Amino acid sequence: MDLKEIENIVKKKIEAARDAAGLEAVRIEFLGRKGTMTGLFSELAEMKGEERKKAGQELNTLKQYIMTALQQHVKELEGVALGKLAEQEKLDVTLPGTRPPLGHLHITTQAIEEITRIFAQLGFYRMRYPEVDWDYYAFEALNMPKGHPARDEWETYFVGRGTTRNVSLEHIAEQRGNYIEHPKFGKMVLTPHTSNGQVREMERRKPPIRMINLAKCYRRQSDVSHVPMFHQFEGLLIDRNVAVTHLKGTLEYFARVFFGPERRIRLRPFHFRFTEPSFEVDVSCGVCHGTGYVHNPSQPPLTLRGGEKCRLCKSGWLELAGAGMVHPNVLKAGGLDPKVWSGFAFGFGVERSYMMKQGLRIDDIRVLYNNDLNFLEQF
Ligand code: FA5
Repeated sequence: MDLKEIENIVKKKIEAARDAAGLEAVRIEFLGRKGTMTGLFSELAEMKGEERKKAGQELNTLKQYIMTALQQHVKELEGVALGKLAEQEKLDVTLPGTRPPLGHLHITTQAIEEITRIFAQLGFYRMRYPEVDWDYYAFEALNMPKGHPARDEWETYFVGRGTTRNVSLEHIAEQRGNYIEHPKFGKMVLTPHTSNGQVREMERRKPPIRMINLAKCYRRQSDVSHVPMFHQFEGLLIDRNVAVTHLKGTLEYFARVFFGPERRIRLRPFHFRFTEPSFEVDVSCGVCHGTGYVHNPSQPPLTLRGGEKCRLCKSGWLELAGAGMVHPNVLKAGGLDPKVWSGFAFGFGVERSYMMKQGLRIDDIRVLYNNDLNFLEQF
């Protein structure tokens, strides 16, 4: 075969090769041990003199050509592959990145921070007292002696000695009554209210006192307006000549800043063993705007006031707090002379206060602790 013709065939075959395997096949076909070129070289043995020399040179030139062409095409193929890779992995550093979800503080924590700020404006400093405390501070020092029926309202958890590992019903029954008890301070309780901070604060420092004790409370309760673990903030102000008007002014200031200027506050006479006189503090309901009824536009009004009874408050008002003037016996328990010192105290539920905030229409307190991100992410 004419060498020029072989060159053309090799050229076409190399160009047609799409990858390294294709090129290797061409190499074997022409340069391999049984390849075309090896066959041609073996024919040289039969030639002589000038003819052999010329044919040898021509064959070497063709062999060199094939080797160079193969190498060149390997490089070309590599270049194409790299180009493709670069295209696939192209990184545009100017594109905005994917932000990791940042999250935010739980709404109860947000409320705690806001409440702390509002009372700081009135000169109240924040304290934290134990959330597991002695009966003495939770009840006895607050004018509720052992066995007093008023204690029942606090539906208290007592701390037992049982091991937490064994949770069988028999074991729990066995442990019942096996409570941790201090000879002077009585049983250990999960604090059912933040009022345990009152006498503790009086023991800690002399008046004037203006503290907010903001902590977790525990009660055996669960329904649309009760959760077994909730937060309260306890205000305590002790000074000379403190009057109910100071209490009312303080509560109204808080209500206006926290709930909004159009919300109303109501003090209802009540009875607490540790304040005298005592009040319950209500705020007009944010779900039904203080009317007690929620109008359902798809139904005709059921009552003269229109709509259905508000599921949350049932009356237009929601009880948020207890309050009153500190009882002389409590001042005495805190080592203060009631003839010299007087004061007021109040205890609000943080979660209930948050639910009543302007613009919010949460009608079941338990959603705050269901840990449903669809709900929590809205705040
Ligand atoms: C008390 O706990 C008194 N210590 C308040 C007080 C303090 C009175 C100082 C006088 C002087 P009461 O049990 O009403 O009172 O609770 C106060 C508020 O805590 C309630 O109005 C409510 O807002 C909130 N609260 C009570 N129990 C729960 C509960 N289970 N879940 C959510 N919030 C609750």
